[in-house]
Amino acid sequence: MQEDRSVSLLRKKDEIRIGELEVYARHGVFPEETKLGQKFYVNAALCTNTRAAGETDDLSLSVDYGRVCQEIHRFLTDHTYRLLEAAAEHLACHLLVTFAGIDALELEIRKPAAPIPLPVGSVSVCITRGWKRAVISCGSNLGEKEVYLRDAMDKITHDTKCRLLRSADFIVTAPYGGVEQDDFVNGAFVLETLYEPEELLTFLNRLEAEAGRERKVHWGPRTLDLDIVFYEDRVIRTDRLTIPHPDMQNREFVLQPLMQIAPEWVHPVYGKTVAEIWEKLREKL
Ligand code: A4P
Ligand code: MG
Repeated sequence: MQEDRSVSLLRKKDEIRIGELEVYARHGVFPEETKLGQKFYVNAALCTNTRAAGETDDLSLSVDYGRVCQEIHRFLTDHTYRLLEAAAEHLACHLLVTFAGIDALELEIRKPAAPIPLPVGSVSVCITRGWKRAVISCGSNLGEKEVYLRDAMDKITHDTKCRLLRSADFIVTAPYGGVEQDDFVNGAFVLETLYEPEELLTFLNRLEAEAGRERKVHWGPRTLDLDIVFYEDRVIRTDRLTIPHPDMQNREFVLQPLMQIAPEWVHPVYGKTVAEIWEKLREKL
């Protein structure tokens, strides 16, 4: 668990930049490219907070750009991708997972001698990737309820694309929604993730399936329910996914745990904090 208790959507703005790192590697669609190899150039802007290192002059408090260059070089020479897009995607993920101090990065991989029969200077792919914050509400009302919730959080902790930041205490709640069923154990947590919202839903649905979740009755009993309440300040409405969770403002069992871990999080549709939404619900109860 990390010590930062504030929920801030402000991104750190300092950058460490790497320019024109030369790597001889074997990425390309054509067989000669993967056999003979060619030169690539990498540019990267690493978003981090340099304040502590700047104040103390201590390298251990910053992102060591020498190590980052070595990792880029090692990664691009150890792997072979057909597409620059794939090389950039996997390298970005590798750097974000390897260096805890990098919050986000912009990465450009350039191929100066791309096999194009025209006088072109170079081609490159440039992407921006970073850790995103999400709030998850969890619940169980079948079997070993707490064990299901803890197992799910363990799996999230061990997934390379997730970092669990804070979790609320579990609470026992009466069933909401009119279906006669056993009491729930509910909780919530804040995580940082490299998954896009739909990918995060797929990942959470997999954890539900691994907990033996069967979808029989809408709002009915379940071993494990993992709902995405917020994802950054995004508003999403697709067939599969609605974010923020459309009924969170009416649910004590969602808001009470959230009050412990993210009271200042601003609902991007209502423009109100969790604390304000909670206050409003309590007036109604
Ligand atoms: N889906 C859409 N948006 C989201 C999102 N933000 N997060 C879709 C997660 N899933 C989302 O959900 C149906 C579909 O919703 C998913 O396949 C996904 O594509 P489900 O969990 O399969 O079905 P459900 O649980 O029966 O319906 P729903 O509406 O998700 O119910 P909830 O909201 O999960 O509520 N009472 C207490 N005290 N504590 C509880 O935890 N939970 C429920 C279920 C009812 N009463 C409760 C509790
Ligand atoms: Mg659900």
